[in-house]
Amino acid sequence: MSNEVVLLDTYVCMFGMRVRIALAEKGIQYEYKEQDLSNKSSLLLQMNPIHKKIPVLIHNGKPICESLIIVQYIDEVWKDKSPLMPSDPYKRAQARFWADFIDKKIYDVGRKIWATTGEEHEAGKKEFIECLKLLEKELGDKLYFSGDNFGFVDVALIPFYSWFPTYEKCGNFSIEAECPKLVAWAKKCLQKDSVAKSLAEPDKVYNYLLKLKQRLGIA
Ligand code: GS8
Repeated sequence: MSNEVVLLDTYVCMFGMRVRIALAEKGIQYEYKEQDLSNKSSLLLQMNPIHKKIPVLIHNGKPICESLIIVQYIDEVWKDKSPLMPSDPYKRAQARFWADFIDKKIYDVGRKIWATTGEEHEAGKKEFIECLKLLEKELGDKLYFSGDNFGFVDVALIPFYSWFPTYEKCGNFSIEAECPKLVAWAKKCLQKDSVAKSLAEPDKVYNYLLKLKQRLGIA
């Protein structure tokens, strides 16, 4: 089977970073196509007509959308190297639960930190830390979320680390002071090449956010 892989992505997007990490873990060669979300390409609209969002993986001409679905697809298709999902069905369900928690909570609550002011902003900060503490508790004393090996939940969460300085600047707080074990886990993940080369530089994330806020008309 030929393996033509194309990724439609935006450098600073945490969802896209997940896919870049998974592709790097598996050692897959691919063509990277940076997308301008303020002026969406016809290719993006054609490949993700429902949500019109990145990331989209195009494998041999066929699109796969939604980052967690893409990561699972990559893990299933390229299953011989660096498995990301646990083989035990219960552990797999747990991994999916936490990845879903990250999706439902961390992005939306984090957004409150940079997109709102006053009471909502303060509540967002509090809830954000509460969510990270829950994740820290789930991590416990393990090396990675699923144990000794870097896996699905790590891939789902680690891109947010490149946004931590931005959340901290916008919220005037220290995540490391609140969740030292989680930050230690993140630093360990960064020692992996697949992660180090896939995460956006925090300064670029912050500059992107300033432009996004301007575009959205948020002060
Ligand atoms: C979220 C993708 C997303 O929000 C996933 O892939 O996991 N649940 C999806 N992508 C954003 C860029 S990153 O913030 C996007 O494409 N936005 C374009 C838009 O909303 O118009």
